[in-house]
Amino acid sequence: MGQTLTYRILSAHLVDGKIAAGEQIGIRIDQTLTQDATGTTAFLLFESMGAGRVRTELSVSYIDHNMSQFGPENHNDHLYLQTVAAKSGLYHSRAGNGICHQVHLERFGRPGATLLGSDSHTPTCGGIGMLAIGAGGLDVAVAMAAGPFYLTCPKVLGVKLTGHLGDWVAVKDVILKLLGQLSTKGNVGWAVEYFGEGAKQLSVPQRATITNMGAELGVTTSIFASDEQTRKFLAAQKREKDYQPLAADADAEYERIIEINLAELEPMAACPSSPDNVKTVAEIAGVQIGQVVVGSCTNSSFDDLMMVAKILRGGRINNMVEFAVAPGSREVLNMLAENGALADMISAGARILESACGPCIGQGFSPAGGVVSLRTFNRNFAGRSGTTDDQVYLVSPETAVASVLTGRITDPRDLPKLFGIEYPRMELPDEFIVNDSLMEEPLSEEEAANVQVLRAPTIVVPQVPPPLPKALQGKVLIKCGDKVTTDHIMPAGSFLKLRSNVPEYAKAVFNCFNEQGRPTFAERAIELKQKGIAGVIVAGVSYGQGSSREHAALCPMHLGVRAVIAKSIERIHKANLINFCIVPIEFAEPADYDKIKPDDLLQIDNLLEVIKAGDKVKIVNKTGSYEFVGRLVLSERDRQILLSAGLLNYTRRKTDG
Ligand code: MIC
Ligand code: SF4
Repeated sequence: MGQTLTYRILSAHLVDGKIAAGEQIGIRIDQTLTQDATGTTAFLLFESMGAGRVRTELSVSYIDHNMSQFGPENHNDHLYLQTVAAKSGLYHSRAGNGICHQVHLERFGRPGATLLGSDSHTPTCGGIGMLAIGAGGLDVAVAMAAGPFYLTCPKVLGVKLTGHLGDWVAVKDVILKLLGQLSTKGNVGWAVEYFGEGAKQLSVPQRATITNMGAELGVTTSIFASDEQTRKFLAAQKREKDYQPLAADADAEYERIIEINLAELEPMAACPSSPDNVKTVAEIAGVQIGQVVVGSCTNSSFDDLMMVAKILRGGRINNMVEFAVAPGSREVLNMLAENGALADMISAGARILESACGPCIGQGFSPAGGVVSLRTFNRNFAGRSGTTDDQVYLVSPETAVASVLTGRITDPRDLPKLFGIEYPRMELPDEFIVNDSLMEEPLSEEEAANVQVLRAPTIVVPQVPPPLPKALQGKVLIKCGDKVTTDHIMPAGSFLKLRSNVPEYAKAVFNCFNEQGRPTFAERAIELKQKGIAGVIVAGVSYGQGSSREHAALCPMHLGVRAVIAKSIERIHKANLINFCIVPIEFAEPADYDKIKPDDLLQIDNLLEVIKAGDKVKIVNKTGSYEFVGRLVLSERDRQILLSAGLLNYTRRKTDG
């Protein structure tokens, strides 16, 4: 039996273990990316590992999240990241150069290579035939120092695309359809490979929209073959030398295959407030809207914005809707400016935002309470827009722009009838305008010797976790439900600027669940910590969905949390918990979740012993006077990391021999 593309690339990079679904493997990482919101911690940890210069083929540090610059924090971070990148031999993409995933696809992505990024949407580069994986910043720091990246070898799901997309139906509708089918939970341990006649017609940016939202499925990575479309894209980016054809073997064996006939698809929308709450646009058409935003790493490519501009040309947005456009990169913005498309958008009424994450991560453009906002983004978790009672729908650029013209959710297939607008056919340009004015190249070792790393007082080195106790006495600080995201655990929005200051940021842990008049999660945790009692988080299925932010582990650890007991935990978050020495435990019997209550006192007598060898742990609920069993699903390396008090200590010990 032949190999899938995923296994081919994994095999070519294997340094530890064997390629078989479910096995722990270590792989060599060719490229890394970090962004500023996760990057400052990653570099502080990289520096404390004493690693010196990066040892990958290339590593890029991007500034794209924290760019509002209210107060000095953001700029302090930028200066730190710029100088530490210069010192350590990285490329540095300055604020305004664009969203990391879009820029990486344009400037660095290479078929067949591995990419590890401290952002959950790193698999965007799967659109160019890379094996691209999201991880916590500490894992990326280790990879920058040439350490292998460890993961569970995924099962591979094949998605066979047949037929042609109809007019006004977009690739966003393909991935929304799949999200509706597979949901955001239960897909841990899978990778998705797209192939078939339908896949062959898609351009690299279109493929990247699909692989980008694999993050919402919760899969390890998503990938397309590298073929003529890939060559064309790389040639247009003046990087044809990076091209190599690459595909799965013709007789590759997939664990499961799903077939999607592109011709049968129709415009789709993810309704509030989960990316898997999917309906057809036709079903929700007519709902009044107040805001439309086009952008984010999912849909801000040149093609996406040309589609928007062409539809808008000569038209005018609806009076009751505000409309913003954030081009994904400076290259895209530059191209739109040169060919007049920017002027079309401006004259139709668009507000042009910087090339950055912006509204996607609650950095401005929060909608009014209860007002419906249509966004071409990838996440619509409640409150992520910065408005508590937001109503965010995720749609394609085509649906977004049709709706901005009418003021209601509108099926773009109605545009010819409503406004006489013909479907604009899109062609990948033969040449992109390469704009590297804000991209700094790595310095040589001699040049780097003169660089002084700037670390302002708002940048605080995070505390290293204390060792785990032999026996754990812990109190349930919170009992949350299913699908709790890392946005729930660690809010972004106005708190995002605190990313480089764990003691301050930790005050916001579970902020959305805090009740007025009651001590906050952080206050309760600190009080317990002072009494020498550990904090425990209890959760339902799919705990830690969404963002890769390791602060969702680092900040609870700072507050004294030592265990999470959940029905299931998502891949990146589980790795982050282990890296910061919080024990991830699964309920052996999901019914035990129902019995446990907030404030219950729990006791694990032989914690260290079980971590060493066992896979079941007896937990005594002292308040409820009963016992239940927890499962430890850990690799040998995970156990060693927990016993070493976290990944940083583990790595230091290994390097010290
Ligand atoms: C996100 O989309 O939630 C983010 C912000 O890009 C995160 C990273 C972060 O929290 O900094 C992600 O997706 O990993
Ligand atoms: Fe930025 Fe949004 Fe993409 Fe995250 S999902 S990288 S916040 S654009």
